[in-house]
Amino acid sequence: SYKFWSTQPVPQFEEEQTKLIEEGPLRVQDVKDISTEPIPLALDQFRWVTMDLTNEAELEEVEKLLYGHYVEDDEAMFRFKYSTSLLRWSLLSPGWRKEWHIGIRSGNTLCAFISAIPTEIRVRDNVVRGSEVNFLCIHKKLRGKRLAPVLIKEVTRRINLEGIWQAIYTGGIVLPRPVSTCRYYHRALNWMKLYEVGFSPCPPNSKPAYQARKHAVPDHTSTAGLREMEAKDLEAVHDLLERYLKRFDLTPVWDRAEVEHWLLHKMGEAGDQVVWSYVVEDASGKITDFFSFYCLESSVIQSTKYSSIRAAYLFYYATEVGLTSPDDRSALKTRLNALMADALILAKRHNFDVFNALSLMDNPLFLEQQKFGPGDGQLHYYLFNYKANPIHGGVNKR
Ligand code: YNC
Ligand code: MG
Repeated sequence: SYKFWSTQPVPQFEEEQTKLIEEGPLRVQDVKDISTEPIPLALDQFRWVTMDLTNEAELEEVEKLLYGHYVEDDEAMFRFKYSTSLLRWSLLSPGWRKEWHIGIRSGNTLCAFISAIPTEIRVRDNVVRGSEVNFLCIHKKLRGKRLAPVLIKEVTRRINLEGIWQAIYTGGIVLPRPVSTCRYYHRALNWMKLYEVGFSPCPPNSKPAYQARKHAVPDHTSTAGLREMEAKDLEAVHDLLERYLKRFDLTPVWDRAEVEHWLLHKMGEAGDQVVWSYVVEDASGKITDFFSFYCLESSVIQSTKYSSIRAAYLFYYATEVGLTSPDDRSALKTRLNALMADALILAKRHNFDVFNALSLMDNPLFLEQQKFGPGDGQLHYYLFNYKANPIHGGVNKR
């Protein structure tokens, strides 16, 4: 019944999934066979535009479209609110291409958007030069008109023209066919506010004051040698992360510029801070651990007292403890719990209301102990034009 997705090079549900398959591309094509003409737009009030996100006014148009029309929870209580700083970070990453920031205008109004950035993806032992597709959004008044497949085909065409044939993307809905599925977990930092906006229910037989106390965090971090990441740490963090990610079957492969872009907050940079990264430096000056989180607010759709929730999303982390004794789960569990307890304290200090994490990487080792609770939506991971066996991954969503 997937009228569009059944025509695309993705594994279909009815296909065999019990035995191990050989992993790799589903379809092989040549750039010379890719059309240089945009996919036709059926209605002639619409036209394709390439958005210049280095232009503040155009960036704000994308911000506004997403602000009104992007992803909501099932009960339509909250909607992701991507700031211009967060969009700049997400879409102007190393190697970004203007042609992959695609809009549809009706008259002068931006009414749909889709984007991609280049990225290398490692699937088990294979490294694929691919793309990451995100921010597919159609104005609420234009829903159900089969415009999404047109946007997807157009971004595919523009990616293919660069000789790139694979993509990774995530979504809350089930499509043919997830390579991995995660759950969101939430750790309240400002429980009373989350309760008041309807995000955190009070468990039966409990009281708000008890819940608020239960989720209080200490004022000070406890890991010796913990400090903000600086430019001088880039090489050590890159090396540590690269070794740590080998634990997982689906990961990005970052070069130095990408580590810098995704992890290092530049002091004095214009706009709001997007990413917070911390390292642990031991007595000998060695970087033994790091963790990071980014800020993504959600609007409270029927807001009264509060108009938004400030959420920190756990991003990448690594620790030598997982590497020196890879089979010692309990040592790793202890270390990750200490690091994440400190991450919560730092997020609270930076005024976050909630700390979110997915059930990926080694997160199951600390979620419960750090008082995260499961959310109701799942997050499915998809690979375009690549068949792979089911995966436990380490790719964080932005
Ligand atoms: C979705 N999220 O199944 P079938 S995530 C992919 N991802 O096709 P219409 C989706 N496909 O079932 P509407 C999708 N949602 O007939 C729907 N679809 O085969 C499929 N929401 O199109 C759907 N953003 O235009 C169906 O649907 C077909 O008007 C129906 O628009 C959908 O960014 C949407 O959740 C999601 O703005 C745009 O509801 C709209 O409902 C909306 O009639 C709120 O479309 C915001 C929202 C999605 C966030 C994301 C990742 C997108 C990945 C897209 C796939 C990329 C593939 C790789 C391409 C590069 C290849 C290379 C190389
Ligand atoms: Mg539509």
